[in-house]
Amino acid sequence: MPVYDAIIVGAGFSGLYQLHQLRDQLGLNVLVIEAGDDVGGTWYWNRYPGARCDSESHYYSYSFSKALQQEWRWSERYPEHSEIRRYLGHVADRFDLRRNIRLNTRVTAARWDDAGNAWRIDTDSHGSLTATFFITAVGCLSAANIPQIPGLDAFAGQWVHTGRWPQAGVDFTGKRVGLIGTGSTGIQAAPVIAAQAAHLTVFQRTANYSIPSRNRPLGDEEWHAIQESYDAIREKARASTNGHPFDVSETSALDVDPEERARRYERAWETGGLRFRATFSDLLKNLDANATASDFIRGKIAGIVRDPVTAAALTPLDHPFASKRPPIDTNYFETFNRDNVALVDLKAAPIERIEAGGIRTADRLYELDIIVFATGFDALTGPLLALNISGADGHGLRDDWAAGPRSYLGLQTPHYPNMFTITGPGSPSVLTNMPVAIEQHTQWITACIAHMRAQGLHRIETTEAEAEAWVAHVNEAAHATLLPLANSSWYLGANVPGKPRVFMPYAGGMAHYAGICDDVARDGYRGFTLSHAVQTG
Ligand code: N01
Repeated sequence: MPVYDAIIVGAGFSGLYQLHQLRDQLGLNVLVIEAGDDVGGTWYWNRYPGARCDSESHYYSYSFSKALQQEWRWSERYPEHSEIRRYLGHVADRFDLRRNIRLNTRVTAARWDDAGNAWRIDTDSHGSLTATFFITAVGCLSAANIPQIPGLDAFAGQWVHTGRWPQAGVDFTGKRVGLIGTGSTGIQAAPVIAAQAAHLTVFQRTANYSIPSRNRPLGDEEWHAIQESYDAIREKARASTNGHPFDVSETSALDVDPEERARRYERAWETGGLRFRATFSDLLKNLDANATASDFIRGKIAGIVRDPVTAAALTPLDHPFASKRPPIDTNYFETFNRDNVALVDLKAAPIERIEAGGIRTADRLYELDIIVFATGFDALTGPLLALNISGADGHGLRDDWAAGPRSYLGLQTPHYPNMFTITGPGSPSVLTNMPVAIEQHTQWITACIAHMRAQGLHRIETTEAEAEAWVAHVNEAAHATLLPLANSSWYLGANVPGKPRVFMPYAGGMAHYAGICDDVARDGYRGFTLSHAVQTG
């Protein structure tokens, strides 16, 4: 008999809530395994300067407990990393979750044992454990992508990756800092590092769009209004395409005259944040409509950045706005007007190597004391493949996903019975405000396990045919948008050399996806085979 009913990997938003549901609603014997020395998931690792969520704080939070949502007071429009860690720590304490979480423990392998109808999970510090259900709550952006630049070992200074930020912090005072990467992370970090360092050099490979976040403290009046309308806010988020509770315009960008369009963009720019994408109905669907937004932002960059050569290098030309995940910022473009900040355009002169003294590009050596890699993640598949998962009949996930991830609903992969993936590839995950996707997934998994227990069933698996049909649907949903047009996007795996180029998240919309999952459950878990024990034949 397996020791645990369920083992969950990861103690971030998804692992904590999945534990709460399985233990406190179903009465299961559950263990969470977590590599960090505290709960927090993404927010445990991402402590770089400027790290802040781009969903607004009051809805980047759990909705399952009204008491929790009323008692936790967010301090700013967008939560800073430390505030999110405090919140998740509070959740762990409030629901007494810590006693079922094993910290400082890393999963080294997970194997399905067909005869035992159980998962055997090897860890680096607590031996091998067994469980009936194996639930990965490892996050989508947790496997750091550290580029293989020759010479890094020879660097005489300090180097850090933003997604593995030292708990003690990094002191930039008086230092010459090189920052590689201008995704959401680099764009958040640059202004904060520049304010402390003697000098900051930003190494940019691809110029990016960014919208001002307009972060600000949440005043009492605004907070009380949020508290009073929380039910409606949550309802709206769940009914939306992307898990955000704001309206998406029903007007095409091409159906208004240029003056009216400019007025609306201007208003959205002043409001700030990801809702800029919602200014018109078709920014993510129609290239001509998108061009109006892309041009507007390019105009803003030209207006903010004083040096025309730097402004030109910062202007994104190779992909439509929001086809890569759009960053939001606080004074990013303004930072390039500082005397102690320089931009290096790697398209003009690529990095050749790292030397003891700094970074050498095709042009010259940039002397540095600290290198910050804001180079992103081996997204979605990386954290799952790192678990070394092997399934039934000699299947291994690394081989099965060699040409790209394959799953049914993003929840289960054929040949891996009783394994569920929370917000994995093939689910809306990173295209949404994550807590909405996480609550939907974990509640679906909980209901599924409850159903199995009520029926005396012990095994659930899906088929190759279901996975094939779902992967085709994920592909089709992506191609109904402009999202596949960004050549260097991590949505496509294009940021990691050698990774298959497959659009991984499900772009069909959060509410639509939840509806499909509900239908599947109502139809007796259509597409899954539920059985008493080992399948034969
Ligand atoms: O990573 P990224 P990120 N040499 O992959 C560059 C979430 N997030 O950590 O575009 C030189 O987006 C790379 O260049 P290119 C959010 O979902 C959220 O910034 O590949 N440069 C790019 O500029 C986000 O999208 C929040 O040409 C190299 C950068 O590094 C996701 O995390 C905050 C390179 C990587 O950008 C990932 O964001 C932060 C190389 N060898 C993150 N390799 C909020 O909630 C890569 N790059 C606000």
